[in-house]
Amino acid sequence: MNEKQQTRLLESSSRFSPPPGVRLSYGTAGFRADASLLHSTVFRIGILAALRSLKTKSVIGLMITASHNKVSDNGVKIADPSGGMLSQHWEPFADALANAPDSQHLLQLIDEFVKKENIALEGRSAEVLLGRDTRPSGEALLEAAKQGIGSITGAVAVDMGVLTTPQLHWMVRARNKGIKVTEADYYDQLSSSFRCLIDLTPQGSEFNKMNEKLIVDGANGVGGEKLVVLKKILNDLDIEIRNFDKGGVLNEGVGADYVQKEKVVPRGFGPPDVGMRCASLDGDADRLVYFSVLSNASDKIDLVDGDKILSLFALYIKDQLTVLNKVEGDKENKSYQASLGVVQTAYANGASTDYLKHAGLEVVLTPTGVKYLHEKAAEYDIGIYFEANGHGTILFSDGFLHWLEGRSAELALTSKGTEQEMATLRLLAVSKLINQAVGDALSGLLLVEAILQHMGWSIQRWNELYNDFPSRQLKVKVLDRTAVVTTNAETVVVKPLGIQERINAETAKYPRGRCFIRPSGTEDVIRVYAEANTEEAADKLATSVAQLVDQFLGFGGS
Ligand code: G16
Repeated sequence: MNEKQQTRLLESSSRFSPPPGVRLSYGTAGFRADASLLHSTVFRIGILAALRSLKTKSVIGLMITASHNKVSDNGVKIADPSGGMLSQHWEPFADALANAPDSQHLLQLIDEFVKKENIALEGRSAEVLLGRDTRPSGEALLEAAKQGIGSITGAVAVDMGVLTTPQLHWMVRARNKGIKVTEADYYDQLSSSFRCLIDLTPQGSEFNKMNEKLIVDGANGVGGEKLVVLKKILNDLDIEIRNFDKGGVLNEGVGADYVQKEKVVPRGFGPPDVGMRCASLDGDADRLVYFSVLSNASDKIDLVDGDKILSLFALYIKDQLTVLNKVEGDKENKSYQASLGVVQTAYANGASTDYLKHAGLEVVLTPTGVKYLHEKAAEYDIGIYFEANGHGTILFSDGFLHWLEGRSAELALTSKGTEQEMATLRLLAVSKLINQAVGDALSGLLLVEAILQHMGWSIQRWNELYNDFPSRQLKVKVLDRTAVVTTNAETVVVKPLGIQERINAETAKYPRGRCFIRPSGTEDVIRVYAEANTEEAADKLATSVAQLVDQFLGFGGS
């Protein structure tokens, strides 16, 4: 690093001292903490983003969001050139940068890393696209990011404005594929591929009048605003959007995380909506769950979670592949044996995994965190991944898409209008509608709507695919969540010693019992998940294991 660059870094970093006594780590989805603690971290991640852009010779994304967390929190994460999460190989560098005690240490770290990674700093340009959600702390943090990026010579920050997280990831992916990336391009791609899928709906399977309207909870966040734009473009789509413009608090009593964890109606929904198809986005619109209000006497809902969205997508894709691969008479078999895989985490309801396996699908488990699921799904020609919390997408391999385009063109000449040709067109439209960079509530919602129309299904019919086993999730505040270390896709605790045996003993008391604990990567808590044969049993199992966590690790613990 030359002297001019060193002086520039020292000068700018002296304006962003880290808060004393705070240790941050690049968790499940980047850094997250109370927004007041994050200025120096975001500044430093701006530097990392610029270096990543130099290293990869590509456009990088930097998003300011804390997604489902409470409004006083914020966070920062990086989108890699593919639009996916930051390469895990760089996470230790992110941790080291965030926790460097002062400017001198920071400079030394950067210098060593630049040498180790062989990053050419001189005579090169770097570009970082910036986005933020609607959190009040976002603007000041974005400014810190800009200063971090600007402290690397030749690096340019491009402010894309207030966006959903998936929009920014989509833009980074598109830019690196040489495609235009304004927000309007995103809406264009989603709306045109959605229309295309609707036009391919089989005759006679359209929604009946009862099922037409969808009501959406916008979590008082950015997703609701953006859905209003999509609704204007798709003016034939009957959507009512709530919780986005009345000054409600982000994620408070609303949003996908609340609805999925508490299994109750969000604010602004109630008895008049009984039986209607409803959906809920989270704070930055990267998660989606559906639900229906059960009765006018309670706030209980029928939850249609990420597992059921996954099942719907998998069923539809599998059907299209079956049509595509059908060989008629003695015609030559021109099929492509595309590998199809589905990826879940330990949070997936056991009934969903049973259902998917029975349907003949290959199911794999990874630890929590889109970065793990995405990586696994990318191993297939078509990889579908979803977390129960509603975060997921579908990935198509380049090889399969290339074959599909060719096959579609061929069928258009030889067998136009056949089911096989339609199947190629549907799969191509899905690959454009779904956000292949990362889970995206808006594109996911449009795909769910198109598939339900294709099937002619109500939300109730969809929900009947299988019955969820009763489950309960709790969180426990502890002294140090890093004291919990897990293995086997987070289903077994290896530290602290002895706790797994106690969890096993508790779980064995309940028919169909299943339970695990893991440290959250986005909140300062230990999460507890329990499943059993009745609601009461799942609640009891979760509560007793939460007590165990408190005994082993809690404030009053041993
Ligand atoms: C993020 C991640 C998800 C993860 C969730 C909860 O979601 O992207 O993969 O499931 O955090 O993680 P944890 O249980 O470790 O706190 P989001 O929507 O908050 O960005």
